[in-house]
Amino acid sequence: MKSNIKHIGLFILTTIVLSGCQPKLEVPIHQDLNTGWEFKKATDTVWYAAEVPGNVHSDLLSHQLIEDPFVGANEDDIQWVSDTDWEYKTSFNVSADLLEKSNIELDFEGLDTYAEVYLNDSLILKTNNAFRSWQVDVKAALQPENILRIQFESTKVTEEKEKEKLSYELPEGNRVYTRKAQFQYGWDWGPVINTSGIWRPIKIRAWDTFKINDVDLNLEVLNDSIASFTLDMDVYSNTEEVLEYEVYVNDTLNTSYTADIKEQPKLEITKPKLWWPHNIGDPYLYDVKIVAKHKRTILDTFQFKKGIRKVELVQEKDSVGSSFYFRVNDVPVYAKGANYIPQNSMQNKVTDQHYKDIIDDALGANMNMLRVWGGGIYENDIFYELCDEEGIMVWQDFMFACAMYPGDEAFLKNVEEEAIENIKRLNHHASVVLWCGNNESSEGWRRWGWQTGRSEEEKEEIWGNYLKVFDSILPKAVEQWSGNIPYWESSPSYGRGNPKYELEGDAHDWWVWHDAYPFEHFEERVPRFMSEYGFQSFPSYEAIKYINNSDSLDISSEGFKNHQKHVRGFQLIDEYMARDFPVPTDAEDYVYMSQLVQARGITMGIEAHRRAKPYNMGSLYWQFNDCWPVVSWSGIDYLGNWKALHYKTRASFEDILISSKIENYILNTYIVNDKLESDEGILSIKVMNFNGSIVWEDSKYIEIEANSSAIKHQLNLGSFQANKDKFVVVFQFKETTSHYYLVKPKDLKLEQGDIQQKITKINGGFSIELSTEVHQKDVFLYSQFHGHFSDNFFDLLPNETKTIEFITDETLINDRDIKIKSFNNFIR
Ligand code: BMA
Repeated sequence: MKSNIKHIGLFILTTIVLSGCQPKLEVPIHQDLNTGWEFKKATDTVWYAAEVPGNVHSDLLSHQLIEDPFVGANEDDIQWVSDTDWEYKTSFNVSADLLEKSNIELDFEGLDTYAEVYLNDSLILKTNNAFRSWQVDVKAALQPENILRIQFESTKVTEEKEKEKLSYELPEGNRVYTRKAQFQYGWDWGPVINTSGIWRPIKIRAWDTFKINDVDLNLEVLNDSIASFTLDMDVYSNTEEVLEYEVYVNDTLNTSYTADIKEQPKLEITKPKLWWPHNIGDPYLYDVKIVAKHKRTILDTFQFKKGIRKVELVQEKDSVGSSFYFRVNDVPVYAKGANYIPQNSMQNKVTDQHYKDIIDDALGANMNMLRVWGGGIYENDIFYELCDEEGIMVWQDFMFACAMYPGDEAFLKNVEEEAIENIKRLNHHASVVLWCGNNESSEGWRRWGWQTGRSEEEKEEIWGNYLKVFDSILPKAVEQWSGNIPYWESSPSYGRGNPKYELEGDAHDWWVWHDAYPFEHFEERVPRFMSEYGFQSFPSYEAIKYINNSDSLDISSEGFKNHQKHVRGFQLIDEYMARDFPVPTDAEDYVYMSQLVQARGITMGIEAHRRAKPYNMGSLYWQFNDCWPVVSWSGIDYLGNWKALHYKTRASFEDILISSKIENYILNTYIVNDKLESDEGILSIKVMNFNGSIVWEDSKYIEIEANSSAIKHQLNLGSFQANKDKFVVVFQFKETTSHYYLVKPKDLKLEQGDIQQKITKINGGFSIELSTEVHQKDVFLYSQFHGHFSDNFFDLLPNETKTIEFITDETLINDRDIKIKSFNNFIR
């Protein structure tokens, strides 16, 4: 007992002493205003509970006031929602402490789009850009109890007014007048779901004399021994006192200075650890924290993660044109990835977990770059934070796509504000390596007939307005606010009619798909950097059932057809399938085959691009993901299921790739190495028939240069001509394997045979052991249960055992719940 009292006494004493040492806090107060919201049609009187951040479509859906727009043809029935005006309101109290602060601000991080905001019935704000945030001084208007009301006007009203001001029509429709996600007006993979509402959080911020708005570190010197930055502080301050700043790096005081210093403050990190794309090195991030103090009182703190890296977009003249590649920390990096679109037409449904999963998916397919495409949104912070952490480079478009935009003063000013704000927000992120003006607007102007029937004067004005935005406002904003990030005017730089297409800049190959050219075209026209090329397939069975709102795999109903947004989509899939594959009549088989067609085409492209390294230094296919369940170019469907493309991309994007191509009856085998280290070892080559007998084999010791592509083996096919439909060529170099077929899939004479499977329960799912006596091509495992197969759409070699994991939360699984298809089943 006695000793306890002693302990308590000691505790009190320590607490007094320690708290005496603690600095006082007088930091700004924040209060979230995301609860208690209700919404209604502007002309109605009945209010319903609303979710903030959110949007009206999602709120109506929660109350079953509309049907799920992602099912069947429901999309058609919900168009009235975007033609309607909506009203949101909440009531909230604030503390006396908060009210007493000298400065009080309401911060709206995102309103979609034309909104009037009333605080206690006074109009405090009008907005016209969903990509901007808005800060309003509410010191005078705020009371202990408040009502915040926001009216959203249908975008159509402003769009019609703006259109009237011009004597001509701008391509492509009225969406160009509204600064919001352009895909919401409908795209060739997306529904028309033009949302409105409070799509990002609302906060109150209150402070007395001082607040840090933003801090920027600008890299000045970088070498092995030092990274030196200037520190740009954007603060609100109305104090006469001289403040003191402390800068901590990884929780250790790095530097401190007083606000009255003449020169710009500097931060130096010795022996800096660099941020690298994940396949090249470690994407190291430092924790940086700035503390602003006056004597012993902390007035505000600002914290962020900083990756140290240098990035350049290298365009050096050469004998044919000029290079186009990203040099990170002085190393040329081959960009491997895809074009990313918003993950849901209703953005509030994208959770942090969705972001984590999708970045994991990128890593899972050995990607190191995503292009955030210009018809979507400047993504949420978490997207860039994850890309920073994982070493995924981001090609960031400004949000303009496939259209010509107005050029009046108000529009230009609005765009400039939007650009500055988003550049500043993203500038903290090491992952962002490029700002690009727009997607296919200059390509459209030059090649899509947009100039037809216009007077010279009109053309000059429209193009002049284009230049104002993409050749002046945006590059100047990037130059001023983004430190060292390069700017690129438009993707692609040259369209497919232009002779420079494959000689310089970035390119989009839409000869394949849109012009129905064969996939082999990817091998014939390899540009310097391929930023788009793609082919559609059907989504998973799970997504098809979602669309049908039943267990049916019907892909011909009117409801399902609404989930193909490309006019010739079904026809093109069919046409390409018939060229290289059997065309099944059964829906389940047809869906499987469509995914094989897509995977064959796109991996043919990836490998052609990579073999051409360093002439070509990037391959980003169209498109990474979906925003709803749909037949589209994506490799991952709306429900997160990997299509055959994503699984096969994983192999085609491996750091070491074995890739073969027949050139003049010779099978040339290239080894592409993206690593910065050279490699050496045995390359083995086996020509095998489909029963597993080796008819020819060879092996050779090879040396592979760092960051290179070169032919490492040549095989004269002369003696295999007679039976070329009965062989697969199996290559192996260390862990990497590759299978090459000498004829098109539909011409292969595969053998028939069963696949044996043994399923065992493991932690988090099931392990499936597979074996076969004959060579099985494109083995596909599927289940009615939601889950992820660690591998799929793979070849199974005779007398080889392969173990796959099925990661799922389901427990009720027996052997029949995992089904198998193989391409062999389709060869009769
Ligand atoms: C690309 C994209 C999108 C489009 C896709 C498929 O050019 O930029 O505009 O969805 O083609 O047509």
